Amino acid sequence: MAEHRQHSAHWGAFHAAAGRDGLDVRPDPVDPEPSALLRNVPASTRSRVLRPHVRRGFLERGPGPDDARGRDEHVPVPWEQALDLVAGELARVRAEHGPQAVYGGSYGWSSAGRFHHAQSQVHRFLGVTGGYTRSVGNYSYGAALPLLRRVVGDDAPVTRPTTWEVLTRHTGLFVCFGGIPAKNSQVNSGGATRHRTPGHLAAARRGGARFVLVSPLRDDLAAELDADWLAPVPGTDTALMLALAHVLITEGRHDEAFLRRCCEGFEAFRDHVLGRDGGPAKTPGWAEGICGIAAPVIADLAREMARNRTMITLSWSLQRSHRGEQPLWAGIALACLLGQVGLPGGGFGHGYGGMSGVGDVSLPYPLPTLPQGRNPVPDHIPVARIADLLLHPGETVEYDGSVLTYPDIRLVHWAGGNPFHHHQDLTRLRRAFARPDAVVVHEPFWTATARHADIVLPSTTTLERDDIGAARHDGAVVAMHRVLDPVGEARDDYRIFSALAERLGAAAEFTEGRDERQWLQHLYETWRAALPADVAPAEDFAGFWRAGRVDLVVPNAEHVLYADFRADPVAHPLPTPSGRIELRSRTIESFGYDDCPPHPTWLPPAESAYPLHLIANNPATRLHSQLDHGSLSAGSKVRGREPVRLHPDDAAARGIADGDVVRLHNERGSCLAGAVLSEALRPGVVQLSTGAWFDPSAPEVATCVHGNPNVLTTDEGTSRLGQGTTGQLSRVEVARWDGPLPPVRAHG
Ligand SMILES: Nc1nc2c(c(=O)[nH]1)N[C@H]1C(S)=C(S)[C@@H](COP(=O)(O)OP(=O)(O)OC[C@H]3O[C@@H](n4cnc5c(=O)[nH]c(N)nc54)[C@H](O)[C@@H]3O)O[C@H]1N2
Ligand SMILES: Nc1nc2c(c(=O)[nH]1)N[C@H]1C(S)=C(S)[C@@H](COP(=O)(O)OP(=O)(O)OC[C@H]3O[C@@H](n4cnc5c(=O)[nH]c(N)nc54)[C@H](O)[C@@H]3O)O[C@H]1N2
Ligand SMILES: [Mo]
Repeated sequence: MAEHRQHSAHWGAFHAAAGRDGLDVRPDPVDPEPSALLRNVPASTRSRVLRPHVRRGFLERGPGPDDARGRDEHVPVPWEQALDLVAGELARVRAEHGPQAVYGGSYGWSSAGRFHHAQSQVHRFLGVTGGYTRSVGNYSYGAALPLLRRVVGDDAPVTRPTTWEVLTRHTGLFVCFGGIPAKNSQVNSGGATRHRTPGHLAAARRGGARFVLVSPLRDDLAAELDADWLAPVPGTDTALMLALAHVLITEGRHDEAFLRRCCEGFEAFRDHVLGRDGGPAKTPGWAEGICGIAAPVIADLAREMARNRTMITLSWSLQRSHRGEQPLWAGIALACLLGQVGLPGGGFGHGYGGMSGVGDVSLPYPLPTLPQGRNPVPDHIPVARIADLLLHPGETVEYDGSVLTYPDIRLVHWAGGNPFHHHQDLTRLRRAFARPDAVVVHEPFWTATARHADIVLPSTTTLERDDIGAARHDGAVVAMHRVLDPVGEARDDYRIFSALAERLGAAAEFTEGRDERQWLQHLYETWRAALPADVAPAEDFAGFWRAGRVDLVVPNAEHVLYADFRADPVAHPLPTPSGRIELRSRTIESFGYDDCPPHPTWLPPAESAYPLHLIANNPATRLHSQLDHGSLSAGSKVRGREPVRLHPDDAAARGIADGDVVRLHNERGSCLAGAVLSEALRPGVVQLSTGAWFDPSAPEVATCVHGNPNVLTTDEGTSRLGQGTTGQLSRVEVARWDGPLPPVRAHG
């Protein structure tokens, strides 16, 4: 076996070597809690795109709308031909329709690595060659971004929440809406050399903190934390929070002084909660009828929150659903009523445990970063409106107080993302992908997105190249040493874009004359030189590369969100119109959105004919769709299908036994999955995580025969304010599937 080399992924640092039985992967000994996701890494060499491919219909008929995308076969072609085709199409589309006709939003996590980061590469390339329509926001907390901007001024509750060092010593009660699931803190965009979240939670528990989990799933908090479990009907947290507020206000347990000093619009919120604005009073009895939590339990929780130093944690999943701005805003309002915002261990945070590092110090200085250059095209969309963009050129969309017009997209260029994983209502997305003249995808693997492309350019994985790994909350820069030769004819995205830039006359601008090694050295050394002396690493590039890792100086571990603001809101105002936390926003009011009123409001979902609530959360056994064919992910499948968890009562009512193949369906589509019965769910709730590769190979049986929940989810924005994805929650029916069982071909 070759020597093990230092490497890094979104799910942690590791050492890897190529051996006769494939890749051998060992966690980096510095990691106190290495992620089980490392077990998927040896699959990196399988299900690969080995050569450039062109869709047969595109080869034969040339560019144009085509609903054969995703069904047509792909033909291998030489690199030179593939590159000529892509460069020719980019040039043609820009010349005939303008640069805004190229969509380069290209959302996705791609891989760790600061230089080969596919998103940075594709944006830099499309910028220097003429520009492109981009996307803004993300699928993670897309609705939160505009909402937080209006309510607290910026995204500090996500990027700089109170640190665990403070919480573990000061918080008496954690009330965790959406939980702090151990499965999610395995990953961090860019890398996670030390997984600390489980240790932080255990330390808080040892220190005497109590936990209340508010979630339809009991395993959203580790069992060792002995949490009280309140399981609301999915999507009803806002009603529960308003009732908690009702108890605090009517029993005089709210902090009038804090509300006066630090908040704007308490009166409007109070009048709404008390029913003085014409609506019903938001009593615990009112909420019980909506969220299914008994009124006395709600009242007791409110009192306990007021008695303790209470941290309200709000998961990102809360806002990834219909009117997802509301539970976030209501949670912030609840924290304001308690009056502990800015106190050590009190207040609220958004996304603790959503990734490794949330609640660890965010580095107050930059990381080595590939400059993305300038995009001369101003057109953009909120990222989750991709299908609308392609289907409705010339139409408008409202977003955060603005009105955007969808350009007429003729070419889609994607590198480092998998929209046929991440987007909702995949049947609609397939219609959308039929519309442009050309779809270009760079992918290491034969994902569903690659299968929907006209031109597929095979990229390397990180294992096949040198890079520098680093993440904002991680505190280390890791040398990612090349472990393998490129698989098949795969090339690095940088090399692919350099060759395309050459054909488009922008090679010098794109490459700046550097090869890979020169870029790595350049990024590292310019970064190091720009840092203040007290934090700059001593190692030069050669020293760093030899050492494999440099640990960074991480100052100010004891950070309390809004401590300065609380101490003196006049001297340290928030960047909101009032300078305070806005429980009523005049700005949002001025937009006149009935789907996002000017203060936190319970907005009931539309009625549904489908009885079960589907939770399509992020998967425990992989990162999104990545390495779905790896051994951890594959080992969780049931008869080759993605596992769907059901409560035994719901299963019994449908004649479903553990291990049965079942079919989920609703008005948008259907999928097969493998039943796992569990009492860890609220009855009436089923859970099918995201990430099983979309498999439409037997449409007579199901839209997807493998278990991708995004054939069932709705492609509607959270509201006109946030336009975030609503993929987390939908309504379905489930039945045992006794028909013929088509093979899963997704990884074939
Ligand atoms: N229903 C529902 N849907 C959801 C969610 C949900 O809660 N419910 N969650 C959403 C969230 S939060 C997110 S962030 C998204 C994630 O969606 P994505 O980020 O699109 O998902 P990934 O599977 O990580 O896709 C990354 C792709 O990049 C490829 N890749 C990796 N390295 C490289 C490289 O070096 N070069 C190139 N060219 N490609 C590379 C991988 O093979 C993979 O196909 O999904 C969203 N979708
Ligand atoms: N292993 C692994 N970890 C990951 C990822 C991954 O793909 N795999 N993805 C990463 C990414 S990109 C992101 S953005 C984060 C996402 O972080 P989150 O958004 O927090 O993650 P989810 O797992 O989607 O949702 C967390 C939990 O919220 C609960 N929940 C769902 N609906 C409701 C509701 O209406 N009310 C309440 N109270 N709870 C609800 C679900 O039970 C779910 O398990 O995770 C990151 N971590
Ligand atoms: Mo995400």
